[in-house]
Amino acid sequence: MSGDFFSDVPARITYGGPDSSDPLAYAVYQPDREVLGKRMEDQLRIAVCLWHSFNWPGSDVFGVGTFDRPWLTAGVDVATASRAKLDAAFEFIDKLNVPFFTFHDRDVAPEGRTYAETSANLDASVDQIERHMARTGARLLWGTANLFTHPRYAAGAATNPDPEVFAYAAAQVKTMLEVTHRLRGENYVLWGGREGYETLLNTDLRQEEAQFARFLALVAEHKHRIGFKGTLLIEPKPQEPTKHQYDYDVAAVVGFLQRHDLASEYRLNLEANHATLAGHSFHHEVASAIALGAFGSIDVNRGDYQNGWDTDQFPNSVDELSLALYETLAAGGFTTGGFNFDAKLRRQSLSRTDLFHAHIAGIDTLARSLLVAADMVERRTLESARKARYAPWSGELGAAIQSGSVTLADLERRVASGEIDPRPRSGQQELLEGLVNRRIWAADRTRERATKKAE
Ligand code: XUL
Ligand code: CO
Repeated sequence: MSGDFFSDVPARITYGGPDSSDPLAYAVYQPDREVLGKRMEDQLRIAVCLWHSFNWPGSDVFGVGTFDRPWLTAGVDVATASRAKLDAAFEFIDKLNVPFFTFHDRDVAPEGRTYAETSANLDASVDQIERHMARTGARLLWGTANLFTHPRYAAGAATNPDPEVFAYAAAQVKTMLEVTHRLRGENYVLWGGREGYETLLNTDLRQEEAQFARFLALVAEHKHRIGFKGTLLIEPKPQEPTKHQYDYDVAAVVGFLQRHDLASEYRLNLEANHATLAGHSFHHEVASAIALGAFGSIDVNRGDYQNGWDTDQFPNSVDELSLALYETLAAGGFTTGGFNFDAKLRRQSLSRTDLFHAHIAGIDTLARSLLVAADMVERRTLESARKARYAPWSGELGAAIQSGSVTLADLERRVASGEIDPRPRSGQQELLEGLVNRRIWAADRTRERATKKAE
């Protein structure tokens, strides 16, 4: 288990251009290309996740692993397995030429028989990660603790009826927050996959809400205690694995944070397939987080419209991602966040090179969507129409209502006198859909021409 794992792949994936027939080259992604005043790499801030790509064997609920991941084979000792896994992961990140990675504690170090053994496993892996980061220049977008795999967490971590489980989860998050700080991570993520219920028959909702709030307050307190300057992120998901999860969607999480005076401590990590599981479009979740001042980072993937579960497929729709990227860019883009590929191969994609094909196609989809979104921001495709739609609110009546200087009685008087007599106006949905499509079809062509002219 040594030497290059991806030996069929060149040392670096480079830009081949839209006409390239090489699947191991980018058709659109050019890290140094300037988009809205920033390098494309700095706009997209792409990360590879270590769980789906390196710590999952390709199993599903009906079948065992299908992938060629020698370090996951039964019988390999912990030290050899984690060394081989990290060597392969950093070879992948380096060859793919993306700046970031993300991981859970358990992705890089299994639980030992005791807490001390678990901590020693993690320490050894973190030392190796640090060396790989120094060697390759890869950076940590975020770290997180796995509070859902071990049987102790079956009834939740922070929301468990047993305070000893709460304490165990607290110990794990403390450690992983410190690891993230040590590796100069830019964010720390909390995904509450088992913070919810399987049945209301045995669940005290009020009690669990209070526990959850206490946990998140403790995490924020520890962040400040150790001087971690990154952003704390909560990742909403409505269900799966639990029947109902408290971090249901953007609106539910922001309401929770506000109820518990935690809104200034946390932002959100939005995942495309979690949005669709909640019955929303991804566009909706991104726009909502921005409107509520809680936007942080993105786990990019997609679901399957025929399946009702989290298929975590690699993104391939420019139409859908362009709109999410438009909202992000119009709001100023990422600060500490980025696009993390929380996406997994299909179980039949068993060649080592499939991992490259999947990421390259996904990254090109993002890059193309970025160009469309930047074009729409520059042309004010949606901005002018939105501005015009709300313009009356800047008039005398709108200002009076918003400032709180009129009462219902005042408004009724003005309506009764005939002074106010609203006339419905067109929402122009089809016009706007057509304008967006025109930008999707044209944006890259016009930008390619502009780049060529400038050369
Ligand atoms: C699960 C999920 C997680 C989080 C990190 O659906 O998205 O991988 O991103 O725990
Ligand atoms: Co995720």
